[in-house]
Amino acid sequence: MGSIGDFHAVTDASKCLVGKVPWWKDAVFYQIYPASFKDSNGDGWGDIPGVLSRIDYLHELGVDVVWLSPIFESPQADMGYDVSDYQKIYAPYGTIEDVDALTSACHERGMKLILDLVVNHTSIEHEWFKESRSSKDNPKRDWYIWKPARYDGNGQRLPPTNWRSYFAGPTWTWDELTEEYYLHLYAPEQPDLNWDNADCRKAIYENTMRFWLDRGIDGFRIDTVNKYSKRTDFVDAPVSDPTSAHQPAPEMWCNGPRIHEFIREMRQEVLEPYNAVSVGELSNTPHPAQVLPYVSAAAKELDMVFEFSMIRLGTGDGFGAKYIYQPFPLSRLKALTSTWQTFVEGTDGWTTVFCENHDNGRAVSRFGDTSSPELWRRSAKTLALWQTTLTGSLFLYQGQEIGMVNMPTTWGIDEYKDIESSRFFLEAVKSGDASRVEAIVGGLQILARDHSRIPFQWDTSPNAGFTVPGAHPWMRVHDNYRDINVARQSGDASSILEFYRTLLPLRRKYRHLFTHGLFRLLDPMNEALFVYMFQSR
Ligand code: TEU
Repeated sequence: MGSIGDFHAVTDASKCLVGKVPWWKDAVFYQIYPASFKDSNGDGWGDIPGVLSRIDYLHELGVDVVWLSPIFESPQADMGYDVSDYQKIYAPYGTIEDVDALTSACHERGMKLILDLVVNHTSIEHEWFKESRSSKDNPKRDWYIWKPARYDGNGQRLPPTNWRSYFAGPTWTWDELTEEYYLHLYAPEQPDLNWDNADCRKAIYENTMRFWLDRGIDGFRIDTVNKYSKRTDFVDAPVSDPTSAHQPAPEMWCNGPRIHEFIREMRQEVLEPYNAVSVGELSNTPHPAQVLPYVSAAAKELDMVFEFSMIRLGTGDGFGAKYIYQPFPLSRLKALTSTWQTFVEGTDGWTTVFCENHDNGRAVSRFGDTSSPELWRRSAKTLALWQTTLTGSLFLYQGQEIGMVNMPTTWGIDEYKDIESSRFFLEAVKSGDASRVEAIVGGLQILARDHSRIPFQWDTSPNAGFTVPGAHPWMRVHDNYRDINVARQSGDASSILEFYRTLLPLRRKYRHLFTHGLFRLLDPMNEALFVYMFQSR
């Protein structure tokens, strides 16, 4: 691609002009999970100098934009998705100067850098929350969502609503000091900010966004972007899980009444003046009609979003049954691909292409067959072909390009470090139902977020080249690292890595058919073949 300007002409191999399009439509994005990519100082935790040392690897692969998962100061209750200071770097990742150096290194190569913007919630350790919880009349009290308790007929204290959080348990935590509950859609360590408060919104724009854009980064992947506006009546959700006191309630706090107003404001006030690219994470929003308003160019909200129907295949639901694995036929994968490929046709919206991220198991283990080296290789290449031909902006996740697989099923539950995995496991154990524990463990072995978070496999040296030999990586290195790694695949024409290196230039060359094409699914009910074609737009 090579174009750094706002727009560039999209031409196909036969010089057919597709039109002037924003640069990010043709860009290949690559997500780095910094704790697990490359450790430069032997503390077993990946860091920014480590990323910098591999920037040419990404450049040569054909990556245009690097997306770094959160690197900010954090107590790491949820791997940095709990930020305690948006302007400081979590020390094990390095320094702010390291981020500047990475930004420059990207720009020198014609690449861009985007950061993860986590502003639905902060950490409980953030100064804003410390102030907010200190007294009911603190000026920042209303920057978070505080509610009084309810009491049942026996005088027993109850949370304000019956909502279940993503990480099991209630969305409310009682705070002794001021005797009120605060809301957290995720862990108790992640209190939700109150976007209805205009001062709070201004502080977010200034403190978390302009600060980084002023330092030269190119945009944001925006975490949980559709949860800033909640319904304000705070009522119980209908009981859909009679076994639990806490009920899934996304209709209460997702895509709420002011959400489009907030996102438009964020764009006008911050993103647009900096010409920053935005890709929002849009969970619990599975209908095209709901998604389009977020990505319509005329609506001036987000450039792109991640819609999760396909990547959630196999999960029970987003809540209590998430890790009760649900097998699915190929026709379901095909139908979802078709829906989310075509939903922008005839509109001014745009779509994204991805099959992995840090919140899901490895695609080759979920959608492929890893029972033999040959089937593993063919599966990973099939996924590569599928992803690199689809319409929209392409997002790759670290390790996808070498076919990294899920952690072995022989590993015990102790190797699962993620807060979500631990809480679901604990919830099952507490239920006293052995079959539930077994089902959850089985589901985690396929779907857990941990699988994508183990150290990146660079070479055959001890610790897979992720960190120095003898160091203790924060997550266990996969047993298969001597077989699956970058060094082994580089230069091997039959490898998955070289297949990606071949496909990405082809995607560019035939961008009128792939990135900008019209996807047409053929033979939709065939459970053995996935056949599709593209037409030029
Ligand atoms: O995820 C938001 C989210 O709601 C999910 O889609 C996520 O996959 C999770 O597993 C829900 O069960 C984002 C981040 O990507 C995730 O890593 C964080 O844990 C979460 O926000 C909270 O910040």
